[in-house]
Amino acid sequence: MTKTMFVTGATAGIGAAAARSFVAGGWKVIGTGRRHDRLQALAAELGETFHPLELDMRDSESFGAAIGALPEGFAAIDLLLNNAGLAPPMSNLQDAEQAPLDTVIDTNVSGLVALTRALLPRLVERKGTVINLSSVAATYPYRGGAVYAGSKAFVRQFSLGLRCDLAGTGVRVTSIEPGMVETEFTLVRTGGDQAASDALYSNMDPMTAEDIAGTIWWVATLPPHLNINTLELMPTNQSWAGFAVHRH
Ligand code: NDP
Ligand code: 8X3
Repeated sequence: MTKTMFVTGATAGIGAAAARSFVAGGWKVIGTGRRHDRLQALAAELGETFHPLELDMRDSESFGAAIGALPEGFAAIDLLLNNAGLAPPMSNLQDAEQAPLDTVIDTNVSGLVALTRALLPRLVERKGTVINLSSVAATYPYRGGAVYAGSKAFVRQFSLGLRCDLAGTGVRVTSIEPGMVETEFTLVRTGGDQAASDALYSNMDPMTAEDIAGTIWWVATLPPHLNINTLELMPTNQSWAGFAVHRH
């Protein structure tokens, strides 16, 4: 039977690459995001096994109706890929504005929880899989990234806790925790500064969205008795810088 993935944030980066690879692998894909034009372009590219769905992760009250209105052929969900997310501008908290932080928490944390809750009955019915995009930032803090890192640490621990809740249902849950992937992530984080994004990823061979899509495919297509709990991956040229010590 053809399987169906529900992927949030299919309009760019990792989500778009995952939508492409799952359609190529014979799955049906429901792809969400806020940008209408991007969703329509993806639908034109991928054909009838892709269903575009405009959804804002901050508007959890819309989730029930959106899911309830899915066409019959896309109603049974085998895989939820909680991918939509973003980081606020890099800033020490003492210098940060509150609104961008709220956007990140509403999207990366509250929206993810609400959507997962809304789709769980369908996932339980199909003994499906939940794959959540966390980050290396969940484990390794860096200056200016406290709220983003906190949101991704939530995603990681939420994933593990959800496994406990779903014990015995056959539903698998995985937290995927990448390091640097060249997507629109840094463009969004910097408010559209393409030069800053290019500089961050220059001469270090970052991971690509396709690298992560391939990892997601691997996790999702393992035999049903195998659950990858957490999976951390980095570009070879990214590692750690050690502790900062302030001397007075
Ligand atoms: P992109 O910026 O390329 O893509 C982000 C996606 O999230 C877009 O499709 C965007 O869609 C969607 N999104 C953002 N806000 C909302 C919202 N309010 N409602 C609906 N969709 C939303 O970034 P990536 O592909 O890199 O990021 C994907 C995930 O991977 C994120 O959770 C990110 O934190 C995580 N990650 C990324 C890493 C990296 O280095 N790139 C490393 C580790 C983790 P639209 O704007 O159309 O709504
Ligand atoms: C973002 C990963 O390494 O760019 O989630 O901070 S990194």
